Amino acid sequence: MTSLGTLEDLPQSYRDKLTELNLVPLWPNMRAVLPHKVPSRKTQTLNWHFNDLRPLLIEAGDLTPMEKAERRVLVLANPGHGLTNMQATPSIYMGLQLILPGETAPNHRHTPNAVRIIIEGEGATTIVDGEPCVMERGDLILTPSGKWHEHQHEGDGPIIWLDILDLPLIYQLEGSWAIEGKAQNQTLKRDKSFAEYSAAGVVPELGFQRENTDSPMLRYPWAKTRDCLVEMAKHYPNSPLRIAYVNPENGASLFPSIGFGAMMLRPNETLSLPKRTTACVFHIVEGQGALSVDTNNVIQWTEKDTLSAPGYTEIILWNESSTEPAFIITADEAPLHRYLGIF
Ligand code: 1HN
Repeated sequence: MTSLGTLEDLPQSYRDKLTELNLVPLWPNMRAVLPHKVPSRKTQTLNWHFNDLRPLLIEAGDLTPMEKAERRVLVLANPGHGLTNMQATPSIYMGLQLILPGETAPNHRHTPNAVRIIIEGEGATTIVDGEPCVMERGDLILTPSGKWHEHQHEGDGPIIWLDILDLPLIYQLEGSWAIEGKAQNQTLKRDKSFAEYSAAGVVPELGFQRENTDSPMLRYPWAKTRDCLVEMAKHYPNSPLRIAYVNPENGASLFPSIGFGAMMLRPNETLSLPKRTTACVFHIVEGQGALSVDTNNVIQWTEKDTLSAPGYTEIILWNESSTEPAFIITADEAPLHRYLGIF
């Protein structure tokens, strides 16, 4: 590979004339934007330990009332992307949100797609386009682009969840915006996933073509996801135990931007993930163990922790318990990579 000319190779007077006309020479930057064979990645491997974070989130509850926050969130910012850019990976935003008993996070809707994974607490409900979604530990609750959503909490203790959005992507596309609305009327008693999608392979008879491709299921209860993994373990003693969250009507990923999955690690199991192009995040629902990236970077994890890892790497996960399984929810940029033909 020949080295290319640098900016310093050019006379200052020439560079000044380029700057004046909003021009830059490509060749000094060519290798930076097109590195040979492997892309440059800013995403760092790291763990946001829940036990470190929780006290600060609870403190935010004292310091900042809901009216001053709209959403009371501490953002899990990957320093590789610059803390203020609020990116866990190139396209994924993550944050831990706190709502105290009796509080509500007001109704709004926006262009980014969002998912919440419930970490702690009970008695809260997210209302999505009139549909109340009960929030229980490990549940995945969707608020696809454009849907009204507000959160209410009538439980006793605080409720804490992980928000995952494609905000960095939509923001970069200059497509990120929101509107505020008044409190929703609940048009249903319970979520459709409970009423209509509770049995695998059986879906409501619509009698018409659905207009959009959003998943009709807004709540993916953890109890069912966990049961599915435990059942799979009985039948596939030698296979990795991994499942994808999909739209039950067409098998598509939940969002065009972010794909979600869940995995179970048997006691003492070591799982080497297939090397892939996309960065990935991991949320530990149950268990304790370690993650390594390209065999050198080893990080311990435990229940409720959230981790990030860059793409083009070999990721290995260990369950360090000899008696208990571990359960992990994953999110990655695979749907977008597939669409773009770079997966
Ligand atoms: C949002 O709407 C929520 O609705 C949480 O709970 C986090 C981060 C950025 C933009 C919108 C929510 C968010 C968000």
